Amino acid sequence: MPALTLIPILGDQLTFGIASLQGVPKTDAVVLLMEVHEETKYVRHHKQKIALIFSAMRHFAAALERDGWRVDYVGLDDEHNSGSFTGEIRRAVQRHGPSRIRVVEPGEYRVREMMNGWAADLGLAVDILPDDRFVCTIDDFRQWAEGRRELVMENFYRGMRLRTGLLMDGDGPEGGEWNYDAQNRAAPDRYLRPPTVPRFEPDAITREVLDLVAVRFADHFGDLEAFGWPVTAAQADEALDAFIGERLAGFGKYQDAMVHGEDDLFHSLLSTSINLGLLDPIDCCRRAEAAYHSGDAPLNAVEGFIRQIIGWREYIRGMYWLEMPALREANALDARRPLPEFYWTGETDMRCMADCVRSTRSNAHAHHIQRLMVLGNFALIAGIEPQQVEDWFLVVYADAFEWVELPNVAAMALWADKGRLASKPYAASGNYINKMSDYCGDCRYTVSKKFGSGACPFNPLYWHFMHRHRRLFEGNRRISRVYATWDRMSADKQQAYLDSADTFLQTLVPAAPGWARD
Ligand code: FAD
Ligand code: DLZ
Ligand code: SF4
Repeated sequence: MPALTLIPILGDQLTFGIASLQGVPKTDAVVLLMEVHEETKYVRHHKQKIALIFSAMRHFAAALERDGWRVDYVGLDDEHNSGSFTGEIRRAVQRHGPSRIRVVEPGEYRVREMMNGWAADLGLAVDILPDDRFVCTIDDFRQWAEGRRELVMENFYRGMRLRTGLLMDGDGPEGGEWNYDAQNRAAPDRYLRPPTVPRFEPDAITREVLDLVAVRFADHFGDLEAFGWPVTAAQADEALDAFIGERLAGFGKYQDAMVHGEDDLFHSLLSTSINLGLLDPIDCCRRAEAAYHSGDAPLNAVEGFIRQIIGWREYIRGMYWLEMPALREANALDARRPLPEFYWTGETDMRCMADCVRSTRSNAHAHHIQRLMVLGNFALIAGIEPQQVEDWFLVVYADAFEWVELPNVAAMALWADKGRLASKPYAASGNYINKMSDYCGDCRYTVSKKFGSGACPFNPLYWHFMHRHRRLFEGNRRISRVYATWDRMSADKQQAYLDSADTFLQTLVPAAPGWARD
């Protein structure tokens, strides 16, 4: 009998080309997929997120079997399901008697710690392979970061362009510039009607999962009704085609725009498929690049899209592994206020916040500027405790895995890492939201009113934030002029800002415990 290899595949490793499946004869392997309570409960994920992962796992298992692999699939309700990855690996070892385990490193630190214990626990060889679905390995990033005073994404990104050859013209960048972001900040046009994003009608497998989630996770945040995520590689491919053909051309220009009730705009909505492994990130970039070369999309859009993937996505992942486990505890601004209840209920008169929470609840999605400049910005300037904000973001988005959620929330949105990732905090008053959206016109608050009754809360909160962190920020070249503006205000005006913010902060109702974690 040839030696048998057990190949566990985690819920975000649903890729035929994944390293653990390469170089092992199908006849000598058992592939193990596990639905386990520990993963569904470590935070109380949005219902759509659990449904997406289970459905994609079940479809992937079926595709592996069709491809000739021997698959052992453990369902959530299977008798004897131990409820944890480690417990299920242990049971699978008893069932199959493998001589070794071959697995790809997980996305999350928490799971890596579990995995590190498997060899000793099971008395078996466990090969933990690098996840080569990323361009930059964890070690490569560490080397890049070593000795640098500032870890600037733009510098990292140029290295990734050179390494992949994407949008290169010889040794230089296509079009002569590395970055066309200056062309990517158009305010929304009130007649903007972007093409609709394809939604995939649930098939029998997905319907079964939706029924299971509706019953077993009934008290988790979020609606299931709008579920239409791609759950197979073929559907994800169709979604990518639709994006490249219909929305990529507008992606750059309207990247930072927000429109009430228009949840997708020109965004790709590919993050769930990329993060689960249904799409290859470099293939997405190559297809976008081809659209540029065929004249179907302008350079600013294509470069912007490629920068998000080989720039931001790779950089964020590198930062996660560089900064963990300290990043989870980071709180450089000593923010201690509890998360307000309206993050869960959407019940607030702030029209921008209410719309972002609505989209989050019904779609398990909000686009980048909604996450950063509305939901994140509010938490930053109101001084909400990072760990509570991080839990919220990890729960509510279908694309949220800690490796990508945590650096985006703690470091980019909340400046909790003291600027290791973002040299200045993304703090903004209502003016920014008004410029980039159509939210303010019909809001109960008045965006042009600076303080006092009826003033947009973002206005006094912004100055309250800048004032209370003056010692940290006034030496920062990129923000010092803010303090020059503050100093030119009369003492009465300054006090009016601070009082107005304090009055507003006192109205915030903390969320009841138990929304995010049991
Ligand atoms: P598009 O706007 O179409 O962008 C294309 C792709 O670029 C995305 O699919 C994604 O793969 C990648 N990308 C873009 N920006 C980032 C970024 N900052 N970090 C990593 N990848 C990026 N993204 C997640 O995948 N999971 C998260 O949990 C997550 N949490 C976030 C929390 C905050 C506070 C912020 C500010 C951003 C967060 N992001 C997260 C990044 C980004 O908002 C989402 O990737 C994006 O909104 C997904 O929608 P899309 O596919 O339409 O993206
Ligand atoms: C997020 C998630 C959930 C909700 N459930 C499962 C599961 O039951 N089985 C599984 O393999 N993966 C699940 N996941 C994704 C894992 O949490 C993810 O693979 C790790 O976070 C990566 O380190
Ligand atoms: Fe948001 Fe202020 Fe505009 Fe209202 S006025 S939508 S609270 S930015």
